[in-house]
Amino acid sequence: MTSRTPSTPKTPGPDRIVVVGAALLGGGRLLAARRSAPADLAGRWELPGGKVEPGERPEDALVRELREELGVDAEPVERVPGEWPLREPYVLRVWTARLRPGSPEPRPLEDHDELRWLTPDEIWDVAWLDQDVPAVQAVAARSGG
Ligand code: 9L3
Ligand code: MG
Repeated sequence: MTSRTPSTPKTPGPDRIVVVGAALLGGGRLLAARRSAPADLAGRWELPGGKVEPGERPEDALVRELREELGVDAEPVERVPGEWPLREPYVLRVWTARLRPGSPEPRPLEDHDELRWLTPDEIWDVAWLDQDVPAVQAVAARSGG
């Protein structure tokens, strides 16, 4: 009898680390953040966010990252369907989000040196990270852009 090694499922597993990105929306505009670090990403624009910590819910990671990076009190609204590859082993998942009432305005506190609230017409005016482009397309398609 031939024994076979069980195949590894290609579904999300412990070897994939989720990075959450926020499509922070306000007044019909989308917040874009220009990275200042690391050097190979500096100057390019992204949906702000970062790595989900072990045992952390992705939505909680989103709120934490927005507080740390932008000084805001935000809430996730809904998941943007899809998942986009980043440098291995990371994958990007995106939620729309909004500021809670009374939240400070976003300001670049770490990893960013400039922020812009983009109108639908301006979404492609910034040099998004290549890896964020499909996610931004999905966000734009959802908001009717
Ligand atoms: N990344 C790409 N697009 C994004 C975010 C939030 C992150 N919208 C990439 C950049 C880093 C990695 O994911 O290589 C981890 O992100 P961070 O913790 O440095 O923000
Ligand atoms: Mg980050």
